[in-house]
Amino acid sequence: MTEEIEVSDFVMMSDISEQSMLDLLKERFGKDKIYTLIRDVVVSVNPYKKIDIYSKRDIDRYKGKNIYELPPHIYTVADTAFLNLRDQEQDQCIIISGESGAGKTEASKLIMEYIAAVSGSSLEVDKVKSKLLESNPVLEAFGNAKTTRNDNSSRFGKYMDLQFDFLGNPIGGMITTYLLEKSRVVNPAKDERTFHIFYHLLGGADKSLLDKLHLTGNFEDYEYLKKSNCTTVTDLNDKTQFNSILKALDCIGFKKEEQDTLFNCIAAILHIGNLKYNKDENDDDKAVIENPELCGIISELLNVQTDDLISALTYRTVIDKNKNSDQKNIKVPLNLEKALSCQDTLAKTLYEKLFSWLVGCINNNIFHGKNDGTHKYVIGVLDIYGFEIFKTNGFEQFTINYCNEKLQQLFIELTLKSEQEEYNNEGIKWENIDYFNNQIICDLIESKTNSVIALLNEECIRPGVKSDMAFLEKLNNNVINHPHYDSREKTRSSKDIDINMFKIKHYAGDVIYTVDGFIEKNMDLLYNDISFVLNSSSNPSLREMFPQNIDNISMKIPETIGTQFKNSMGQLIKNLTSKNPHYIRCIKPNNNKQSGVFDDELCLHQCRYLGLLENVRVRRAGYCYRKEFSKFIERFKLLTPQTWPNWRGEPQEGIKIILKAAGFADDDYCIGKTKVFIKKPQMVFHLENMRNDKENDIATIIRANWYAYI
Ligand code: AOV
Ligand code: MG
Repeated sequence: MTEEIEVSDFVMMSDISEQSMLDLLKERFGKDKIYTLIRDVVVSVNPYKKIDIYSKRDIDRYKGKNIYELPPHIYTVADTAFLNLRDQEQDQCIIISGESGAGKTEASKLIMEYIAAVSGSSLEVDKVKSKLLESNPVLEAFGNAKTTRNDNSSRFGKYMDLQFDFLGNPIGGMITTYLLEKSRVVNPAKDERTFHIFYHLLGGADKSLLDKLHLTGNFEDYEYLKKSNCTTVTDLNDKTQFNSILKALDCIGFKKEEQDTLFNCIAAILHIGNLKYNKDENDDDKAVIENPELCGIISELLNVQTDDLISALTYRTVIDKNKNSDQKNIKVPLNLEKALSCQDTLAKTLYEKLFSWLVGCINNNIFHGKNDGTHKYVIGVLDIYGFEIFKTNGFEQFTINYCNEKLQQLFIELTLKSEQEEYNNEGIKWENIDYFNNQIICDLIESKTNSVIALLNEECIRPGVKSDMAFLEKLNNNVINHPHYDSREKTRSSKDIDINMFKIKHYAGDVIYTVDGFIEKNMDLLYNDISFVLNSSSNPSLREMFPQNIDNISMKIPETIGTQFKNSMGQLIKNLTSKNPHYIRCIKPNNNKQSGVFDDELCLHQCRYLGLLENVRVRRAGYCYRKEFSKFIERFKLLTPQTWPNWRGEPQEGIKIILKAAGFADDDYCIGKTKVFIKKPQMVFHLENMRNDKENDIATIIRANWYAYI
């Protein structure tokens, strides 16, 4: 009851300032009230502890309620999206943003659980729901890892469509993933781990499975895991996790052979990491594998010929284009450095392809592709990797932060820019509210010319030896004057930016990137020999992961990772823009994963860059509801006898009659050039309730007449 007199929507604050916003957030956080609204946007602060607000009873409480009837909750967003989908018959999307560890993935799971709980139920529907929900632990095992910022950090971007039939029953889903941080497989940073699944398998599989995979069950026996000096995570039990993954795989519909493929590949990667190389006794430019018996195990797990595997790991086939002879293939030995890089490339690529194949298998089992007329609408849930700054930031952080930059741009477009533009276009009196538009940073990263991606590509595709430093030089030559770019070259005195680094002033903070590895990671070349050998596997799933495409044969330069990522971001934004958006803005209260600690400075920084205050200002001064004249009249004409069944006069007049009848005062609404705007959500609910009552009355009358008639 106290909730009623408490402010739970920033828009209702008496004083709109950064400080009052922070105070309110902190006060609520102190009372475990982690959700606060900005009208329909939910701001969530990670409590880093279990709060008892997600029970079945809570779900029932929120079901079908208007956003202002109960304390703010993530369920209100889920409920609004679901009701909009069912009643307004429109695709919805829920965009969850915030920095690494702010609570996005947890939020996305709560949303899915809520929707599963409130939507229809039948044997068939319940089966679909379980499959959709069970996809989460599987994807987390393969796509999440412990980082220094988050013990369960998503290392891939995820967008999931939940498909519904015309009654609002879930009938399927479709997952799209974005760029997995595969370098982690071979090179987890200090105090971090590689992907969870490696530890779950070693720590959770029974002896017979471990034996079959030739694994010891001891983390320390594996080079790739040993590197980072960190193998365990508090509160994460590998045995329990592994068992739930097995259950989840069964539930989703993974066949025995498919599960074998998953674990065989994971084991193969661990063994690949243990291969030891040396220089050939007689040839310094030739690498040899010191423990070839391990290749026997790896080839057994991958179902390929051992000799072929050893050859692919130590030789490279090149086409001899001798003028006088026909083209022929010759095998050139790899030197030690190249062989080591080939080893890691094999491990990384195998993991990446395995992950995509896994997502494909899940989709095969959950996607409702039947053209039987049942598939109507979708709710898309977006949970990406959050903005992150580490001690050393490489190509991976660059792509992750670029992705966040794009989402911020979308938020600005949808909530700040288009909103204000619409008022201006409609001729509604409006005092413009300033905000920082990060378009300028997006341009610095992705413009067709003179951007980080364009210049990186330029260096990657030019003939000759390419180098990370030459790329940096290109940046310095072309974007040095950009206000969001910085480098040693630009500010010679700058101590923190080393000679091989550049800085981007992102919307969420300054990040210094080290250019080492940018070229290699952007080009992402896989030695053809590796791809050939995996394509020769007698396991059809592996052949599917490594198809022999034309590019491999023609040696055409494939699209760079930067370009692919840029294109997939473009598609994602287009997809989100086509749906009715809902926002969850997650805030991380402290950098130590601690409960009960609210770091003022850190939270203020996030409120600032998320543009929350501007959001409050626009929402407060603005209108929560808008509809085109004709649509509005169509919906509410039944409220007055003058407008029912048809209004033939000027639409503006009809609207005024309807709103007057509904008890609206003149300043409760505004009529623009093509649309009518209503200020307060309460007034909209009032209008909808009146319409509902009227509809029921009409139904009763029709029924009564009908009974009289028969
Ligand atoms: P993220 O998805 O935003 O980070 P997570 O959702 O993984 O962050 O949250 C990080 C951790 O915070 C979780 O593992 C939980 O321990 C805790 N947490 C988050 N939300 C809640 C909640 N509502 N209640 C209780 N604990 C919570 V990243 O994927 O790193 O960007 O990339
Ligand atoms: Mg996450």
